[in-house]
Amino acid sequence: MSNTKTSMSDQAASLGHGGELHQTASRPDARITTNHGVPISDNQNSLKAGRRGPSLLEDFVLREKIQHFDHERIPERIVHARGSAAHGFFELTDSLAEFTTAKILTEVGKKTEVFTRFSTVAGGAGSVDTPRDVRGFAVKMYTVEGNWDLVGNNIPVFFIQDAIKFPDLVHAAKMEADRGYPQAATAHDTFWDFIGLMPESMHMIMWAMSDRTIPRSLRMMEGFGVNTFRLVDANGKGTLVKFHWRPKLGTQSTCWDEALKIAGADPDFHRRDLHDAIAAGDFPEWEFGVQLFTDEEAEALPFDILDATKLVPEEVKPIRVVGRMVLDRNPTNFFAETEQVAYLPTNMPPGIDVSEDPLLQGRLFSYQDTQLSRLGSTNFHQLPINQAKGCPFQNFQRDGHMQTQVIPGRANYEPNSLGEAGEVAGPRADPKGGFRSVAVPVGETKVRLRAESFADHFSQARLFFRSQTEIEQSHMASALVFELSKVTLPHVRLRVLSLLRNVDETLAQRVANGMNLDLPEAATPAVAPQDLPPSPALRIVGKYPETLKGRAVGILVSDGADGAMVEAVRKAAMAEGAKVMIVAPKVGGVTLKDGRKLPADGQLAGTPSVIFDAVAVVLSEAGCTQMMQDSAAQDFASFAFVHLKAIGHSPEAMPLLKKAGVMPDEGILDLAKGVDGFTAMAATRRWAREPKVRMLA
Ligand code: HDD
Repeated sequence: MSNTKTSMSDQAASLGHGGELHQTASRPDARITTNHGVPISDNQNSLKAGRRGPSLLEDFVLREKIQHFDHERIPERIVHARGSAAHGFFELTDSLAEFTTAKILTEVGKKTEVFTRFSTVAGGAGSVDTPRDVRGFAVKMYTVEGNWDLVGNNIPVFFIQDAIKFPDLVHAAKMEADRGYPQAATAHDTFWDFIGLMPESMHMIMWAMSDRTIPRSLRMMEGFGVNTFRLVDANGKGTLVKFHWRPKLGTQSTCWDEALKIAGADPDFHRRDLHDAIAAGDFPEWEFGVQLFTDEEAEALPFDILDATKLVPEEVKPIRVVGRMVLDRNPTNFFAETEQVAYLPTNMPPGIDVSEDPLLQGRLFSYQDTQLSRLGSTNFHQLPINQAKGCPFQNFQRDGHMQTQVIPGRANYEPNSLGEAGEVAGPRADPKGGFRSVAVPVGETKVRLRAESFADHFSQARLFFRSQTEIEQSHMASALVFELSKVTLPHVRLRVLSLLRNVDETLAQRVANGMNLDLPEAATPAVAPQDLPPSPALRIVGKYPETLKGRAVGILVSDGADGAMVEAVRKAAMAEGAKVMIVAPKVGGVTLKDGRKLPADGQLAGTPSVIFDAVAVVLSEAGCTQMMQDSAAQDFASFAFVHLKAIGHSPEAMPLLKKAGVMPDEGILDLAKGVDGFTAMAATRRWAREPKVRMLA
């Protein structure tokens, strides 16, 4: 009797609104069942013919469990397979009612739920977080007029101009077809072979070789819609628009050598950082901005607004900030949410429309199509993470694999007059409030060509390079040397160099010197590059205020260390918004000079300085002597130094720092003289140190 009672209440608890099934696993009294609800008596032993006999085919509990497990994986995304996501909200702060009817862009103060996924592009789902790569920045906004997916990147331009080149680009960038490597890296023959033959990629290559592709944190990246879209007003008039996300924490990057080492120290560096920050209530936030253009303004630009390899500098058309996005909730289940989320550039509410950009036009087909192979059913929109949550979805599309809706009635066609007989007739089109395309005049002859207005491949590559600070320019040159040095085919290296000469002669020369090669002749550009005015907004260095907010400080301690000093550093860094971790040779921590115990947050060997933005080394004399025998302690200090971080230290730690090759400069601070200067030094990298620790191209 009591058994029947339990099973009925279990069943009731597992049926949510609308009849969807919920797991009851979180309930303490939950009973384990088969997928069909049959209670299981023993989850440890299979059914056997005798005590030591073979397993029986009859054992449906075993078979169901193994079979479900065998099918747990779904195909990973063909690109952007490695990703991390979070829930949050979008809030409009300034109405765009003059330009659009979209409620999400006209109702100031209204919060709209979002799910945002960041990703690398080339690596597989299990690859590391910190390769040199473009980052995906995909935002799904569950608006009251249907989902709006803004599927962008952390770079405002793209490698190619026409979607027909996308499979070639991706094949060339991913691991080579015969050998299956390199994973998550563009530093190989086929990628640079493709690039050398595609001059249109030069602008994006400049961005890819800049520090933008080695971000410090997913929370510290800008985001861009990349393609040009349109806003549509009540009269059907279109206004061209480019979308921007700007991080409140500023844009910050790692050093390349550091990114390589983080890959080993913590392959999940970015995923963990995003998760931990949100779990700690430190919610990342972005401003949302638009650049708006009339057709006439677009016409007057020195390039084609439909060409995704071009941007419009902020100095030419300022960004109007109209909203913000805050990510404040981690996913509950990685597979159900982060893996199964399906972004579609075709998801747009009424009031937003596409442009004729030939890259975007191809995307309008590709994403819907790829979900069918990845998620396996045309009903992928019914998965909870993909459902239009802001409003109902209703139409006459029926049945198919994994249909979860139980739709009553017989109205599954349109038009129907069943309503006249009192039956449910189903939904109807809404000519006024429904999605409408801008009446853009088209209708020339059919052609398969690239418009002449797309022909200038070098002017904006040059603009980007020349807009960078010297520090950033040398990083770009060094990145090119690194990548091309991994290329084994000499003609591929030379072809890229010949393209670089059209971008900037000094850059080409620096890269050639970095490989000890003679410069080849310059490639002949289709259109002679122009010298456009530099755009300082394209820099990272100096663009955002220096801050410790959202950054991490590691304090390496030994037995006998000065507890007051440790506490002072910890307090000062936390007051600036940093996360602080105590690192000790043993995870149980240390005994301080005054006899108190200080627990550690990380063991030295597994908590290297590469995961911090600044470090303090607070040791006793005996502790220092001991640590000098430990390469992990030396690496802690020496990597912090070569990765241009501020290092605060107790006077007793000096012998270790000396042995690690740390040389005095303004970023090396004796904490016995006070901790005041430490946080100011720690708020940015010590760029002046770089030429002393690295041969830059
Ligand atoms: Fe794409 C995924 C961004 C061009 C085809 N793309 C994907 C994701 C992002 C972008 C962020 C991951 C979404 C997620 O987190 O699930 N893609 C871009 C940007 C582009 C771009 C900013 C240039 C403006 N993409 C592009 C083209 C094509 C695709 C030209 C094909 C013609 N992209 C895909 C895809 C993916 C994808 C194969 C793989 C997984 C998915 O769609 O859902 O369909």
